[in-house]
Amino acid sequence: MSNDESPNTLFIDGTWQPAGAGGVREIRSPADGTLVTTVSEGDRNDTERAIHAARRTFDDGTWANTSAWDRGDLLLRVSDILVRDQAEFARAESGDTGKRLVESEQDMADIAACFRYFGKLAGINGGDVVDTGSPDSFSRVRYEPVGVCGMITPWNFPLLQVAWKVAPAIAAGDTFVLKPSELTPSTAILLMRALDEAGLPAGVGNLVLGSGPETGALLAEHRDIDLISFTGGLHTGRSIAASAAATVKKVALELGGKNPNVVFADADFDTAVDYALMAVFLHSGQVCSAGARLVVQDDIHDEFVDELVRRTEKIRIGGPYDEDAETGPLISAAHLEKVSAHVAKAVEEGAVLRTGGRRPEGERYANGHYYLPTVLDEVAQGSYAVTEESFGPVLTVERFTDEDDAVRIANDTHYGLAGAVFSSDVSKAQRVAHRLRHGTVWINDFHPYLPQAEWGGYKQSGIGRELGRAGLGEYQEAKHIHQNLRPQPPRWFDGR
Ligand code: TXE
Repeated sequence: MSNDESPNTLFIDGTWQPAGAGGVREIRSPADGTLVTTVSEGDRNDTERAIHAARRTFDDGTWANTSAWDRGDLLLRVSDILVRDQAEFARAESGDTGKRLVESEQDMADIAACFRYFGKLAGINGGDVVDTGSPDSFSRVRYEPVGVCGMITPWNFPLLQVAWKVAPAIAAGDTFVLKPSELTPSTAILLMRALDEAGLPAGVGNLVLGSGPETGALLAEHRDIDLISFTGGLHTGRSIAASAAATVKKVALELGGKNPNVVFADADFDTAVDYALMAVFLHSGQVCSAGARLVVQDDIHDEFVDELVRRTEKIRIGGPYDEDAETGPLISAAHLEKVSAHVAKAVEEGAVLRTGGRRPEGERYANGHYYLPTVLDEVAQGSYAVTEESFGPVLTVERFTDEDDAVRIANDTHYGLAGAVFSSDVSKAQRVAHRLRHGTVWINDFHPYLPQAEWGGYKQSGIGRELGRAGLGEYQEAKHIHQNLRPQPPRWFDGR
């Protein structure tokens, strides 16, 4: 889209500005199609300018050499602003995504906590001393910023995904260019304002709104970007990794999952049903760690699925400000189309549609991208339905016989982001958790994460780990510095 009145929604080198070529995009509510906001969309020239600002600011060295404690204090101030302005942020997030306001409010609390965590982590460990085994040498590892980070984020948890990249990058002393999803730019704009208010120097943080193939792709291929950090779909992630290879830049990827929720017959029945519903239907399944695959023990399969279907049909759907709603719309018409096609293909393959599989009826849903919570039973192991993400409110059910069978089925995916085990036998649950090839495993729980614990995918779910101590590690280089404390001519020259 293009328009003469391009709003000042790009933040480059400390200045709010319109897109150079005047591109604009209308953001419409996924819940009812109403206009939420209009923003500037940058092109390759705008992205070039943002990269240049970030590069120049990093190479100048002033920011990278500020005290890590000061950078940490800045993050703590951002956290305070997020708490102060929580209502405004949450409303903006719900406006773009259509997610329930209570969920956005919870996201904002998590985001403030993320900034607080990295604010406190900054400066705690500047490096390590390494034992060389000799009194005549001294060796140390110094943590240094990676440099200029390109950040590309998705639309499902727009600001949370941004926070997981921006906060550790600031803590580490990097500069960055952020490109949020073109569908959900509002809270990234608010965050840049908050960073500005908290005192982030010009050029350290730059925001370019725009489409993936134009602005995002340039970040991945540009030689002045040192690290590309991406959260999004597997196919886009592969193309980003391929582009990044040309300049051998560091790559951090979080590419979603097809996450198994393993329920043993000895699990507390009602608890397991409750969590199975929340695991997959929260935010209409548009969650990278959604428990989209129920892997349930044969003995309780029938009873469990019957109860699950009964409860699924009671789930209330609605818009962000509908206080009754338990889940909301999908992000876009294109995504709705993708989810419908996914279910149709699964049914074609032989899955038994137990409930859902269509849009809800009624006037209130007519202008939104709604899809009914769906349960597909008796899906074949290795089939399309259980290997490919629907990223919608779609639960597949597979059966297992014993512990080994459960592990084999749960690991039979090219993804490896997260999974869960429900059992009242704690030893068995721990054993299975050890054997699951997924980056996060919950026992008798689903979805909780902690900023202080690592988050990342095995297999094709990603490269690198966000959050935790390692989260900062993605944004730092660990330089080994070895010093000879008794320099003298090397012995192999002694023949002189
Ligand atoms: O994501 P994309 P889409 C999965 C989910 C979903 C699928 C596709 O299965 O159905 O991905 O969703 C930018 N170079 N997840 O198409 O394309 C884009 O502008 C550089 C899982 O919406 O991955 C946006 O900012 N960047 C996921 C970001 O990539 C490009 C969350 C994500 O968009 C680009 C979302 C390109 N060529 C979807 N093309 C998770 N891990 O949580 C697009 N982008």
